[in-house]
Amino acid sequence: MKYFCISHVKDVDGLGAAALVSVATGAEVLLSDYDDLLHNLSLVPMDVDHFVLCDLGADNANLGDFLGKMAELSGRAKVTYVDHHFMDGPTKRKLRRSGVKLVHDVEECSSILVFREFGSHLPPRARLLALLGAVTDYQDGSPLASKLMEQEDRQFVLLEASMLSYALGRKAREKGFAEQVVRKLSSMKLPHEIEGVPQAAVQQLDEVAKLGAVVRRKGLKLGRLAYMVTTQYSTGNVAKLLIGAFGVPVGVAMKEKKEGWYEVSLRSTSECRVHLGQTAGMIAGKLGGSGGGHRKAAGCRVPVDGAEEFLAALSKKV
Ligand SMILES: [Mn+2]
Repeated sequence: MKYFCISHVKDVDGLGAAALVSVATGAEVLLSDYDDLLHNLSLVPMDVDHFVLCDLGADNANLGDFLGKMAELSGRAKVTYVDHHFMDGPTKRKLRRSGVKLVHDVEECSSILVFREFGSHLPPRARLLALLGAVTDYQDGSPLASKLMEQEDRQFVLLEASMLSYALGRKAREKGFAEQVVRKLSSMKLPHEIEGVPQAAVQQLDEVAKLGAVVRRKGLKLGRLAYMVTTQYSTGNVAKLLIGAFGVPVGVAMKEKKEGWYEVSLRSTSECRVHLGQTAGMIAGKLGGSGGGHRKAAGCRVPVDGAEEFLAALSKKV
């Protein structure tokens, strides 16, 4: 059996899910972000028997094209799609009807879902690997993850997970770094045992500590949200710092990645009145952008021209 896996390049959950699929099946791994997902789906080799897609939400602007590609793939291989981002009923039905095995649960992170799906083929240490993504996606309190956590030393898991997440914030843009992390995790190395990870994590800690002051200076409050335009890689960190600095339920960090488009990261507290991924995705969609995500953590693309309208509409909802 030849396996091939595409998983999210940007965070610990995506890399952990990829490593677990690779350990369980021997899959070749290709890491992808949202904006190159359609292209990467066309790179799945013709002779693959089983294709596994992880941690990349379907709720993007090219939903029709995405569903078409998935249907095409499931016409020539077994397809398993593991994800935990919000997905509407019609999309789930279309995927299942085209033969895709959908492993979807918004309660658990992708790594934990992979662990559950491929668990019988995984060594005992894989449990710890699965928990890394649960911690950094804020889903270690979920039913299965919390059960698995009880079998580990919690502080050990938190430290390993945070170390890897911070190292990625520093080094993920370096070509090949994320791929190297997946390879090492697949060989059951822990984050602190991977070359360069502890040092990069400390450098990033230092940067985030300094970033707090920048956020207080440059951030702006708009009703129940605070926002800021940044050039930071880990826009999620900026969004979270905005919440603390301005005492609001929602933080919005915007980065101009492609000309004319903001890549937006959103974070919220339990005081937020809406599902952030659903709401931000809907508003972005109306402005010609796209997006989605989780209840308290989301991401979207918004045209720079529409940013003001986006923020105004969002501040009314949250
Ligand atoms: Mn995830």
